[in-house]
Amino acid sequence: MAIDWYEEFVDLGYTPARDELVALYYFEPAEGIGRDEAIGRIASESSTGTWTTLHSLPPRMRDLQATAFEVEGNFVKIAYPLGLWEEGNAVQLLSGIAGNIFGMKALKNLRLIDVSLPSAYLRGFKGPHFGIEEVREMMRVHGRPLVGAVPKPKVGFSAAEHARVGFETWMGGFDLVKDDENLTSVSFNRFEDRVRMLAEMRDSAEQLTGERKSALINISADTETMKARAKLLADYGWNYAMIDVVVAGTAAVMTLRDYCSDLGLAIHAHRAMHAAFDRNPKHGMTMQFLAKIMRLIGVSQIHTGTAVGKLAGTRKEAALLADVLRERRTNASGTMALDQDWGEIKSAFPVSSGGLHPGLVPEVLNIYGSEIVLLVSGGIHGHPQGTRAGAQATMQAIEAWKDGETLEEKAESAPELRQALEKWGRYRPK
Ligand code: CAP
Ligand code: MG
Repeated sequence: MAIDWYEEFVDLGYTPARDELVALYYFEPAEGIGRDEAIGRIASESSTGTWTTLHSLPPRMRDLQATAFEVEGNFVKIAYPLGLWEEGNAVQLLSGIAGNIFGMKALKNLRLIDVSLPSAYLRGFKGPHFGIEEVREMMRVHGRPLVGAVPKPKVGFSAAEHARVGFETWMGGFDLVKDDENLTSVSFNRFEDRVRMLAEMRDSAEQLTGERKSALINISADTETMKARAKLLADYGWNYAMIDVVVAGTAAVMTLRDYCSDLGLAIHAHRAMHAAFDRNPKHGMTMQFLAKIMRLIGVSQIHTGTAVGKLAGTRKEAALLADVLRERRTNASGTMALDQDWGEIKSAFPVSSGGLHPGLVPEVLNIYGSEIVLLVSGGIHGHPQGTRAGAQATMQAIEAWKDGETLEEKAESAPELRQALEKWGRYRPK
């Protein structure tokens, strides 16, 4: 009698039903393990299987088994019956398709690339309460990227100093002042103080400029504390809350999605720690998958990289991520993505950040277009004339791109941009 039954999870002639979830993995079998044994193990451990044949298996349970149904080189597609998954529970989905399987001895490497979510599964989720359109309405910004900056150094300012840097940022033309991912409520800059002082500065910047100004203030903590912080943000008239979504976790984001939308807050998702599982091209999960899950559970915007700034990530990846977040429908491209129809789920903004300065703005906008949130931080505070001039230079670079002018042409009538170009040129940080 056979000891294991992994190959019962492989059927290369199988066509998935319309309501099945399909996951795409890159896999490398460990030494001595055949192709079908390897893919059978992925399908088995992520659905109903165990390591050995069982004394008895009620026939109806066969209907919950996943099926590895298509292999191309080291890529495999696996279909999962809808009934395997709890409605509206992304935590459970991850425990299955992104769970134990990464640790199986039979696999040398395994990477979850994408998942295609059928409309029957999407029905359990609300997606973003504020999609791109709603965010634009709320910020009264149309036809150009939303633009923001983090005060730098990233941690160290008192709340009052932080708010003053924020004021300069807004006065230079930026829409958003963002907290850094590791700034929460520290002894020298308490959350409550920052929220209050920034609100005072926001009110005067709004009065002076006639523009809508906002902040992405980091509420990351345990879930109950995040709720209390979100409430305080709403009390001070803010329209956003920022969460470090990977470290806080899917469950917390799901809870905060409804809580924040009731308070009128859009969620800005910082992705700190994503590179621990998405950087190795052979193992872990892609940013593409994370972005999809985050749109599903309702963030309004999430970091997706710059391709030209200080952090790892390619042009191709940035463009792919923008599609995952913005499009209503995406089509399978080669072996690296699956079809997705988002139905009624709203779109979310990609956020391009990390090592940007005015000289790099056109390149980033060429990749993303203007439907993004652009964060330029060190690249404004390091301007020879300071933060406000740095923000002005960035806005000038955006205008140049929109008007089809080169930065040098624009700089003839834009001294702030000229000074930024003198310092950084087209420098790409390492
Ligand atoms: C950008 C940033 C962001 C990174 C995160 C930073 O600052 O605030 O955390 O962009 O990476 O501290 O690096 P600078 P990603 O503009 O001064 O570089 O957006 O890729 O998730
Ligand atoms: Mg940061």
